[in-house]
Amino acid sequence: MTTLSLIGAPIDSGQRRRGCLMGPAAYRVAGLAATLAELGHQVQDRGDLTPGPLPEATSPNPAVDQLPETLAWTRALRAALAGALAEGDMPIIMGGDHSLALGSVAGAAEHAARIGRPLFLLWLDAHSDFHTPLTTVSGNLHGTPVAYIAGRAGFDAFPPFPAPLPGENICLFGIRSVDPAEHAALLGTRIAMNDMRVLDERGVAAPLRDFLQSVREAGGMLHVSLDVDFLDPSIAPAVGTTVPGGATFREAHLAYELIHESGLMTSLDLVELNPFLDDRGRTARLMVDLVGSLMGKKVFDRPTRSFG
Ligand code: 4U7
Ligand code: MN
Ligand code: MN
Ligand code: MN
Repeated sequence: MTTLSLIGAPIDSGQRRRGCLMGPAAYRVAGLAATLAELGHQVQDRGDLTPGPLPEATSPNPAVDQLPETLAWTRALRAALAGALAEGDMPIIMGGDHSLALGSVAGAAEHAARIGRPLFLLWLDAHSDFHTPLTTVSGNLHGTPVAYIAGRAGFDAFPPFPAPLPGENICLFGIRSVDPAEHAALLGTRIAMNDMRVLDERGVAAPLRDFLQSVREAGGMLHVSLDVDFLDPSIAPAVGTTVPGGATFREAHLAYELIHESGLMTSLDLVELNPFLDDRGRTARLMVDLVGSLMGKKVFDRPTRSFG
C-alpha cells in the first residue's frame, strides 16, 4: 500500500506577503493527516523541511526578490521529492508559496527520468506562472515554476531542470490571470490552456478527462500542483493573490473526484495558503476537505462506469 508522505515546506520567499510559512501548521491543525487516514490511507507526517545554506546568487533583473532563499528551498525540495518517490511513497507537499514547485516538480522529474517514465503536470491555478526570472515584473518567483518546468531559458541561477516537460505534458487549469510576457511565451507552446473561458464552455469534466486520458495512454506519472487561488476567493479567502471568477466548491469537488478516479496522481503540492489572511481557519479546512475528495472521499460510491 502506497504511503502518503506529508512533507511540510514553510517557504515564504516566492512572494512578498508574509504568511505562507504558516501553511504546514494550518494543514496539521485542520486535520489533514487524520482525514487521509480515515479514508484508509497509510499516512506519515515527515515534519517540515529546512532549506540548506543560502547560495550566493543574483539576477540580471533587479526586481527579482529573495533569489538565494528560493534557490536553497528548490534544492531541498527536489531532493525530498525524488527521495520520497524512490521509496515508493506518494509525497504531498504542504506549502508554502508556489515557488516550492520549482523544487517539487524537479524532484518528480528527476525520479521519472530515472525510472524511464514520462512526467505530466496538472497545474490548478488562477495564474499561468509562466514568467522567467528575466520577464517577471513583480519579481515574485512564485510566478515562475511552469516556465522552469517547461525548460524556458532565463533560469541561469537555478540548477538545470532535469528532463524539461514537453508542452503537451502540461495542463493549466482554472486560469484567469496571464501577464503579457507570459501570454506571448505561452502562444509558442503546446501547453493546454484551460482558462475560465474553456471551463465555462466545456465544463470541468471534459477537458480534464482529455488530459488524464493522455497521461494514461503514455503510462505517465502525474504531479498535481494545487494553488489555493484556483478556488474562488469567496470560498477560499486565505491567499495573497486573489482573482475573482475562480472555481466553485462544486467544480473543484468534481475535478478532484475525477483525478482520484483516474488513479494517476503520483505526487501533489498544496500551495499558497496564507493562514494569516484566513477567516477562522475556513480556507485551511476547505482545503483539507477537498484534498479528501482528491484522495478518495466520495458522496456516493457508484461504479465508475456509470459516468461513461
Ligand atoms: B501564483 C503575477 F503579476 N503574474 O508575476 C506575478 F499577476 O503562484 C502573479 O500563481 C503571480 O499565486 C501569481 O507576480 C503566482 C502577477
Ligand atoms: Mn500559482
Ligand atoms: Mn495563483
Ligand atoms: Mn498566489
